[in-house]
Amino acid sequence: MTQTTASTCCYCGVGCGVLIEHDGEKILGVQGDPAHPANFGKLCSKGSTLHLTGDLDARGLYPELRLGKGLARARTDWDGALEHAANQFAATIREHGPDSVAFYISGQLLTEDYYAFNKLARALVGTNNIDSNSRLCMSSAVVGYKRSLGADAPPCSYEDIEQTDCLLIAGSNMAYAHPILFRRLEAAKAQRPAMKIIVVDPRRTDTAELADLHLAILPGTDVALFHGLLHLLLWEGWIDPHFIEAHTQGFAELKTLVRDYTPASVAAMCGIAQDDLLRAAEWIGKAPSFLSLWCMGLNQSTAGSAKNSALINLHLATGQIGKPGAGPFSLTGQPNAMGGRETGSLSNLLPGHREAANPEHRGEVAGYWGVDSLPETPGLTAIELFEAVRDGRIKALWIACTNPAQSLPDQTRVREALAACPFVVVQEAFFTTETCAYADLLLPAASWGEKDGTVTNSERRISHVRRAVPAPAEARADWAITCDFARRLERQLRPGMPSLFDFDGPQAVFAEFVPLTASRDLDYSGLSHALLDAQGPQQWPFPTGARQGTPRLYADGRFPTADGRARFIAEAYRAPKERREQRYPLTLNTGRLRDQWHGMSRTGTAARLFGHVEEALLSLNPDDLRLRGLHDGDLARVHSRRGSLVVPVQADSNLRAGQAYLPMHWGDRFLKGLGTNVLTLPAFDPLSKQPELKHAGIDVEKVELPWQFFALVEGDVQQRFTALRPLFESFAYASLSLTGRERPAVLIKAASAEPPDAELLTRIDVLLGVDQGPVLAYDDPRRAVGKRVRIEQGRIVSLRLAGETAARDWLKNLWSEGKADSELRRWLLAPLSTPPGSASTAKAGKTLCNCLNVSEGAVCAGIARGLDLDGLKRELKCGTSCGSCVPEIKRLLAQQPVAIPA
Ligand SMILES: Nc1nc2c(c(=O)[nH]1)N[C@H]1C(S)=C(S)[C@@H](COP(=O)(O)OP(=O)(O)OC[C@H]3O[C@@H](n4cnc5c(=O)[nH]c(N)nc54)[C@H](O)[C@@H]3O)O[C@H]1N2
Ligand SMILES: Nc1nc2c(c(=O)[nH]1)N[C@H]1C(S)=C(S)[C@@H](COP(=O)(O)OP(=O)(O)OC[C@H]3O[C@@H](n4cnc5c(=O)[nH]c(N)nc54)[C@H](O)[C@@H]3O)O[C@H]1N2
Ligand code: SF4
Ligand SMILES: [Mo]
Repeated sequence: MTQTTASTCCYCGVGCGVLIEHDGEKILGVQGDPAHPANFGKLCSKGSTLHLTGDLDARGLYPELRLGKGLARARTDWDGALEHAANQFAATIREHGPDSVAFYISGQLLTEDYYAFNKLARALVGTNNIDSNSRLCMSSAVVGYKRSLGADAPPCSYEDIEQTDCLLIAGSNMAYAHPILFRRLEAAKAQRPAMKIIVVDPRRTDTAELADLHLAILPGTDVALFHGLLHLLLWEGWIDPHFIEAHTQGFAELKTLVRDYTPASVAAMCGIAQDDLLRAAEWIGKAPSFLSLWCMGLNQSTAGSAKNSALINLHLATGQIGKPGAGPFSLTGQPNAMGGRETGSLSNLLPGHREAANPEHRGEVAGYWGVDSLPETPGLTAIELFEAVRDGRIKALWIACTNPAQSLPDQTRVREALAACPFVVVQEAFFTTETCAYADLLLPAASWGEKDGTVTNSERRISHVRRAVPAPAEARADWAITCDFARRLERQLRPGMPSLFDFDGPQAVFAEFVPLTASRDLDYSGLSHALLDAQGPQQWPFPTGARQGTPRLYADGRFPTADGRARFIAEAYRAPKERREQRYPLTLNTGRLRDQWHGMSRTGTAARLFGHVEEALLSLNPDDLRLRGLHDGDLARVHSRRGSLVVPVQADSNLRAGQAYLPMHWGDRFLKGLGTNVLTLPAFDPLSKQPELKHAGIDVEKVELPWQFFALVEGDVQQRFTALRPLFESFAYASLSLTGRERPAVLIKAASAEPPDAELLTRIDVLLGVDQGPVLAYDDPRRAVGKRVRIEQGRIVSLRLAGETAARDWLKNLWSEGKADSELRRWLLAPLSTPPGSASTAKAGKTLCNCLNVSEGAVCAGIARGLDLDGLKRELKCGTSCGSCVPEIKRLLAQQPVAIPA
C-alpha cells in the first residue's frame, strides 16, 4: 500500500518540503508539500525527480576495509570496521597527538549528524581539526555577517523577496541554484512589475534575464562596484543619516575610503557603463525597500569577506535592514549549511555560534559536555587541512558526506594528499565517488528518505527531515555511525568514564544540542522534534517558551555587538589573485547547471537529468573561439598553472570576451582527467579562508585527436558505467554520461591521436555487448574504422562507432526513436561513415523541459510558428510542471528570430 511521509528535499538551501510516496520499502514518487512554507507544494526539476535517483548499484551497501596500501578493499561487518577505525585513531592520537587526526564533513549532513561529529572531535579527540565543505561555500558570508552585524544570522525571510521594491542579486544564479525561490520572485515581479531587479554577474544567466538591469561586471570587481554605489548614494543624499547615527559605527572611515570610488573610475574598473551604475544607485537609493541576495559569486573569492561587508555597508548606509522587503540576505547553498554553522562545525566555531578561539566560549561548552577543557590550538580549514594531510601532519582523516577528490580546488595536490594519508575513512551514501577510491575504510551511509533529523534553510527555518524507508542493506544513519565509532574510541581514550555519546535517537541528539543555543543570538532552545511535528517548520530564534519563530531580525535597530551597533567595514578593492596575463589570458569561471548537483553522485544516476546538458562543455565568447581557430564542438586543451583538461568548446555570447565557463560538476568519473577542479586555485580569503573557485587564469588551444569513438548502450547503466570507465584512461579525451528516459543508456564519447590497440577495443566491445550476438558490423582495419550495432526485437540496444563518428547523432536519434530500418542496415554494411543522404544528421537537441520531455528544437519550431509563452505552454506543455525551463524559453522568445535546430 502506498504511504506518504512528509520530509524535505536533500538538495539546495531553499529547503523545500516534499511528500515521499513509498510502500514502506521503496520510494515510488515525490510531490511538493503544499503545507511547507518554503515551497507551498512546488518542486524544481531536481526535487521532482528525486525518486528517479539513487540507483542501488551506485549505493554503498556494506562496509569495506583495505588492510594495506595497494591492496583491494574487502567487505567487512560494522563491528570489524569501527573497531579497526577506533584502533587506528587511538594509536595515531597516542603516538602523534590529537592534532594528527582530522574530520572533513559537510553541509549536507543533518544537524544531529553535525553535532555528533563536532562533539567527537572537540570533546573526545581534543582537536579543532574539524572543518566542512561549507568552507568552500558559506564561510565568507559567515565573516561578513559576524563582523558587520555581530552575529552569523541572515536577517530576512523569503517573503521579503516578494515584498521588496528593489532587489539586488549579486553573484547568484538563482534560476538554476535556488529555482523555487526564483519561481516566487518571477511571480512577484509579474504581479508588481514596478519592482526593480538588478543582477550583478559577469555572465548573462537565466537569472539576469529577469532583471531590469544586468551589470555584467568584470570578474571579481564587486567591491569596487559596491563602493562606487555608496559613493553615489552619498553624493546624491540617498542615505539614512538617522539610522547611521543611531545604529552604526565606523561610517567616517568608510566615507573617506569611498571618496576615491568615483563613477568614472568604478565604471572602468568594473567594465560597465557609467549610466548603468547611476541607474542602479538611483533605484537602490530611492526605493522604499531594498533587499539583496547573493551567493557564490561573492563568497568564493580571495576578497569574499570584503565583498560581503561592502554589500552589507549599502544596507546600513540606507537603513535598509530589519523591515519588510529589506536587508542583506545571503542564500545558502547546501540544505543544511546553516545547521553546520549553528552546531559550530567549522574549525574556528563552537556550538551555538560560539568561537573556538574564545576561552569563555570553550569553557561554557566544556562545562556543558562535562569535559575538563576544549582544545586551544586553532584548527585547520579545508584547504590548509588537505595541505597538512599532504605533508604528513595529519595521519588519519575521516571524510563524511562530501567528495573532496572532486570538489576541492587544485585536484592534483588533493589527490596527492589522499594518496599519502596513512588512514582515510570515507562515510558515503554512494560508493561511486572519486573520493571513495582513496578510502582505506568505506562506510555505507543512509541517505535522503532513509534518515531522520533536522535541517535549517536559508531563512533560518528548521524543518524535520523524516525517514520514509529503511536504508538499503547495511547502510546506517550518519549520527549513528559517528556515535558508534565515538563510543569505541572512548573505551580507548577515556576508559571507565561514562559515555558522551549515549543517544538513543536523533531526537535525543537534538535535545542535547538545543540548550547550547540558549541566550545566544540564534536561541532555539524552545524547539524539539516533537514541536516541529506539532507546529511545522520554524524560524529561529525560537527560545524556550516562545509560541512562534522569528521572521525578521534587527527590527529595533539593535545588533548583537558589544555596543548594540552594526559596523561599517572599510576595505579597499583588491583584484582576484590570478589576473589576466599573456600565458593565461582567459579567466575561468565555474558554477552550477540547472539539473545537476555537485559531483553528480545522485543526480548522475538519473539519465533524464542529463537531458538538459549531456556533457562537459567549456563555454567561450565567439571571438575567443575565432582567435584560436576553434569551432563549436571542437576538442580543446584547457590549461591553468596547475593542470590541464581536454573538453569540447561551445560558443556562448552570454560571456564577455576574455572569460570562460565550465560547470563545476565534472570530476574524474564523468570526464577523463581530474575534472574542473584540476584547473582551479587553492588561494583563499585571508579571513574566511574560502578559496577563489570562480577565477582561475587559463588558456585554451585546439587539439588534434583524429581517432574518434562513440558508443551508447542500454540497461544496467551503473554496472556498465563502472566497468567501462577504467577502459577509457588511455584516451586523451573521454566523456561518459547517461541518456534516455524510459530506457536509460550509457553514452560515451572519446578521442585520441592514434587508434587504441585492438585488444582494448575488444574489451570495450564485450562490455557494450557488440562483440557477438545479433550485431551488425562493418570493420575496415586498414583505416582503423569500424561500426557496430546490436539490434534486438527490431530496436537498437547498443551501438559503437570507432575511428570516425560522423553518423553519431543520426544513430542516437534512431536509437531514441526505437527505429532499425532498412536504411540503417544498408548504411551499416557499406563502407560509408556519414549517414545516408536522406537522413537528417542533426542533433536531437537538448531537452529544455525535463518534466514533459520537450526539446529545444520543438520549442524553437513553436516560436517560429508564432507561439508566445502561453501558446507554447498550451501546445507543447513545456514549462507547465516545475517551471525550471521557463526562463530559458523566455530567453529563446526574446532572441527571435530563432535559428531552428532541425
Ligand atoms: N542545480 C544546482 N543547484 C544548486 C547546487 C548544485 O550543485 N546544482 N548547489 C547548491 C550549492 S552548495 C550552492 S553553494 C549554490 C550556489 O549557487 P550560486 O552561487 O547561485 O551558483 P554558481 O553557479 O556557483 O555561481 C553563481 C554565479 O556567480 C557568478 N560569478 C562568478 N564570478 C563572479 C564575480 O566575481 N562577481 C559576481 N557578482 N558574480 C560572479 C557566476 O557567473 C554564476 O552565475 O547552489 C546550490 N544549488
Ligand atoms: N570549481 C568549483 N568547485 C566547487 C564549487 C564551485 O562553484 N566551483 N562549489 C563548492 C561548493 S559551494 C560546495 S558546497 C562543494 C560541494 O562539494 P561536495 O561536498 O564534494 O559535493 P557533493 O557531490 O554534494 O558531495 C556530497 C557527498 O555526500 C554523499 N551523500 C549524500 N547523502 C549522504 C548522506 O546522507 N550521508 C553521507 N555520509 N553521504 C551522503 C553524496 O553521495 C556525495 O558524494 O563544492 C565546491 N566546489
Ligand atoms: S528548489 Fe529544488 S533543489 Fe532546492 S530544495 Fe526546492 S526542490 Fe530541492
Ligand atoms: Mo555550496
